[in-house]
Amino acid sequence: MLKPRSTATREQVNLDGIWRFAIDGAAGPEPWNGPLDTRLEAAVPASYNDLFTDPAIRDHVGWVWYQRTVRVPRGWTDERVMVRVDAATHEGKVYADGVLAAEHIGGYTPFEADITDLVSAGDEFRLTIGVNNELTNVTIPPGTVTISRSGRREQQYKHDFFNYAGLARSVWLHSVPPVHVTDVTIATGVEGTAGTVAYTVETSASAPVQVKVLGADGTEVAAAQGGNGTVRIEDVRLWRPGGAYLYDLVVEVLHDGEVVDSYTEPFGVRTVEVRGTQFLINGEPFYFTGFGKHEDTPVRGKGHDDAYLVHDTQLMEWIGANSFRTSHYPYAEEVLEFADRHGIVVIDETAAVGLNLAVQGGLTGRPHDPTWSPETFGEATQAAHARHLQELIARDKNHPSVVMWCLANESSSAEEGAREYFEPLVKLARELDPTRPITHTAWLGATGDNDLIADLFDVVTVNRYYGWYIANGDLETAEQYLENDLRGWIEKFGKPVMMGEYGADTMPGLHSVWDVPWTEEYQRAHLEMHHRVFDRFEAFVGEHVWNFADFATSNGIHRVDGNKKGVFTRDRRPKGAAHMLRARWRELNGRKPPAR
Ligand code: BDP
Repeated sequence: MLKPRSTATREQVNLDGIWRFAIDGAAGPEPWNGPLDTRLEAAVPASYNDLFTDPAIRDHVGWVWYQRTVRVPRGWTDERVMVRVDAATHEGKVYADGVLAAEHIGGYTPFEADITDLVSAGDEFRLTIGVNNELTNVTIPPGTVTISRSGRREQQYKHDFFNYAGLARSVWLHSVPPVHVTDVTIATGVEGTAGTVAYTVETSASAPVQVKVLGADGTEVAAAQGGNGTVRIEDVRLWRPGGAYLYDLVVEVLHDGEVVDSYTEPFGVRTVEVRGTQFLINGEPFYFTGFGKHEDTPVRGKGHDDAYLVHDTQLMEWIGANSFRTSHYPYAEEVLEFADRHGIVVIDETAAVGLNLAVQGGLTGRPHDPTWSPETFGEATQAAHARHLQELIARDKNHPSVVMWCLANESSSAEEGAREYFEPLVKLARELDPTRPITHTAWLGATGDNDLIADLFDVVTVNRYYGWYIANGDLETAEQYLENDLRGWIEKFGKPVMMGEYGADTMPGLHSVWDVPWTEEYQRAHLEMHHRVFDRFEAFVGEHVWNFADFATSNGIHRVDGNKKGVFTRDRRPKGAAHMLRARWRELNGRKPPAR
């Protein structure tokens, strides 16, 4: 889905700001049918949970309602009028003056409502957006709604981050001409000193199309006629990790020789390839250094925040991180655009986190329900997962920063049924995007010996917590476990292997001269132990520490005001380990250390 942009033929109005707000039940039976009867107002973009002091809002399970008045610009008489919701977590409904105009399931991908027939240029209308935060076994991510002893509806889920909800990203009113570009797909290659740009344009009705490629200074460097084709850029400037260069593809739709729609899609020319046990960007081996992140900040929850985006990127540059994974859901498009412009490498992950009932069994030793079954995660879950994957790739396919798709985090990949579940999804991902490698992160219970799906993917990504959940406080034992474990994956699959997560919860300010978990020294020693092991393997291609910053989770006896595995605190101050990482990663500078 194209991002709304203002161009010579398109306009947009940003609808961020303060909206009237109510949780379901507090604003009448049909809140969309009139002015919302409420004293509350909420900020957009922001998750609503931490904005208010009322626990009934923070822990609400079900629909909430946002409403505001919007005026359609008077010049839009001949345009199609669209509302674009960048994210309604996890389900959204858009009403224009009481008429349902669009609905969408999936909390981290955008959707649009065409409201042309419901509004008039120059006039105001009432825009109501309903958002539902419920997770079930047929949503991605999954969850279960239960009724507590006191009769309250409660949301259970298997993922380790707070179920923030609401309108966490921007909402737009935008115009498109009657005949317009609906999709653009760009795939780049390199031939000697030239770049090749294969493009496909889709339009709302059949019409002639022309394209041109502009360099960063606006100079035209290539052009072509037709809705698809390949253009060459001589003396191309490549997009490189740490050295971004972007071109613009300007797409024009013609009618009687006149341009009736124009859309600009930035792109970078670069190649990505897995060869043997190497991960190559532009033909050169790339070593990932960085983090699994979260969209998580105080007060805003998962609300996108440009200030944090800039600051987090500064901190990543400071520490020498060249990459991150969008654990555990697609991030705001602004984040990827920023990464495109700043040469940051991204592993783009779906919201499929928590497809694993073996975790609980593994930790408690008690029998668990099968993960892959019609009653738990079956065909309907798989269909939701496929739809979500499709939406993710449709949204993010043209970002040069995205070098790999991660189809799921820590699903139960060693359990019967995993292969049947993942095979069609892998096939779909490869059809939708033949240009990028794919991966899946393996949880602690899946090893090179028992995993059933790793061979379907290009890169083996493992998440490991030796020295934390296993051999806590005993780094010597942890080191042996880790080395054996990694060797198992490397020898079995002959693919590049990277660490998707490793880390230790750490309370800033807690210190010890011994290996005491939760201290700043322990975090550092724990990470250093991992680095010793990583550097022993030729096939090892990267290290993503868990996590960039401390983040909010649901309550639990193993969480102290959230997950504390951040290298930075939630307010982005470095813990001691940050300085060690900075020294190592700046020295590595995207290259693998020689195997020791
Ligand atoms: C991993 C999960 C991650 C958790 C982490 C942890 O992938 O979401 O936050 O464990 O326990 O299993 O800190």
